[in-house]
Amino acid sequence: MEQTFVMIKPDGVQHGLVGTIIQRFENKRLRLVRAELRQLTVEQAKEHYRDLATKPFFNDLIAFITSGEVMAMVWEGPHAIKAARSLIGATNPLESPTGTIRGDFALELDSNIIHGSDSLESAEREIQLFFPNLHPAKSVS
Ligand code: DAT
Ligand code: MG
Repeated sequence: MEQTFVMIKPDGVQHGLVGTIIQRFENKRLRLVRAELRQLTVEQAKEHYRDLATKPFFNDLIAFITSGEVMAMVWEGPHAIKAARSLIGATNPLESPTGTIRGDFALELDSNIIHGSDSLESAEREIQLFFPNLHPAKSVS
């Protein structure tokens, strides 16, 4: 069993897509483990996207992701990371096929309505960042 971190971005929340997106994940038979509407701080956003810190679009990405509430979620199931990425589609909505969330509901690269962890390592790091009580870090004593 695997867990992945999924986040509906401010544009998805504002456009009323929370229910539709959750329905797609449930249809895929993934199980919702945690969900919380959050307003990210700039600090949290920078930590979440730290691998992209050197990209020219980084500041715009941080401004966008902190511009409104996000729906932060953990989903669980066999191959949950790959299954979620498959439901989400390609980074650029124009290159994301119809039937994927980005292909159906987004038009632009910088506002592609949803995030999903891209690897086991990212999933563990992101779940720990957003829901530290779900798998409390082991003490080192
Ligand atoms: P993904 O969200 O598909 O995992 P990513 O991790 O490469 O894609 O990038 C994170 C987000 O940053 C992406 O969802 C949208 C934004 N982004 C990526 N490439 C971009 C670009 N060239 N211009 C503007 N925003 C970009
Ligand atoms: Mg990514």
